Amino acid sequence: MKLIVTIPAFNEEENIGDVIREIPRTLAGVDRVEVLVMDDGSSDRTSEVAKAAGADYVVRNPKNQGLAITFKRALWQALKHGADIVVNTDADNHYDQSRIGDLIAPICDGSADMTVGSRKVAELEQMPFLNKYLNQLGSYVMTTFVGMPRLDVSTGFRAYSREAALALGVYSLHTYVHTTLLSAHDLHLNIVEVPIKARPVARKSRLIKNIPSHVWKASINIVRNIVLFRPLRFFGLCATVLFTVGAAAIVRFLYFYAVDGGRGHVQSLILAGVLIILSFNSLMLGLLGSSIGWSRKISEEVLYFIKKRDLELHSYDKTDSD
Ligand SMILES: Nc1nc2c(ncn2[C@@H]2O[C@H](COP(=O)(O)OP(=O)(O)OP(=O)(O)O)[C@@H](O)[C@H]2O)c(=O)[nH]1
Ligand SMILES: [Mg+2]
Repeated sequence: MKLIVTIPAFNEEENIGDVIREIPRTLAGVDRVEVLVMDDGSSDRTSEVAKAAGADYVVRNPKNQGLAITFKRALWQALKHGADIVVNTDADNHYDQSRIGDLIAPICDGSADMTVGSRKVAELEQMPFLNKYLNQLGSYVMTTFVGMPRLDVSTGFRAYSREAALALGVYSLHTYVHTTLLSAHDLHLNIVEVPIKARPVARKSRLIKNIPSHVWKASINIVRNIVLFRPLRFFGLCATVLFTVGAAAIVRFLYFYAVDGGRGHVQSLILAGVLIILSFNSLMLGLLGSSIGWSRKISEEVLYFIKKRDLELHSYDKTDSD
């Protein structure tokens, strides 16, 4: 059994050495632990520091491509290097790497396909107040909408079985955390939560340039993910709201029609017509989205078999980087 710990990193020369040194190299039920750093076009000495700290593989993107693309590449790299389990952690020393054993235990005993190191976000020191509560709101909206259990949706400390790493879809470009969780839920993978405690991080976030832009990007990301995975529920809800308001406008018109012939209230009728047409359109969008979802699933299955076959046919070595 081989475990590969992947670390996407962007300008992390200060912390990456400590993160790598803290990763346990012997674990119960695991024959070999390796570390793979994906340096996403850092302008500092991240790659050099990672190599000096003992990373087995350091793969560098020629330019900064963002966390989601880099994470996707890291998963594929880990699979090519023969990982049976992939653990992903952050390069900022936020997570306690000594908990990797607890994180992979449910995968080793076959009770999980994916585990999520859940922090108590409300208790996190140094996370800006607004960020903390918006994070929880985002988690609540997303998990409720897709009907999955409440957990820390934005944690970067997670473990994946080989099959999960092969099957998962990474769709968004901003961050992979929401999309992979929804994809895992969509694939009916068994997701287990492992409670962890995270450390405060003093340096500025690499992901969050400022709160308004982060809120904007995260909100768009959550809405797009919900539409991607639950189109009928999303557009069905829009259709219901539009139809209800439209129906109320018709009732209002009928009331005034009965009382005084409806003079001066024809606007209600026009508004009702527009809203009911929009609600019908919304329902159609939901049905269309759900059909597209079925073809997405077929594409995912095809991709899964292509990747599996590719891994069976080729034996990759340490120097491979694509
Ligand atoms: N590959 C890549 N990694 C990035 C990028 N931005 C951030 N990261 C990495 O992603 C991880 C999370 O980024 P952070 O800056 O810690 O983000 P954060 O705001 O602290 O968010 P959390 O750690 O999830 O609470 C770290 O390992 C970063 O080095 C990027 O553009 N590309
Ligand atoms: Mg962090």
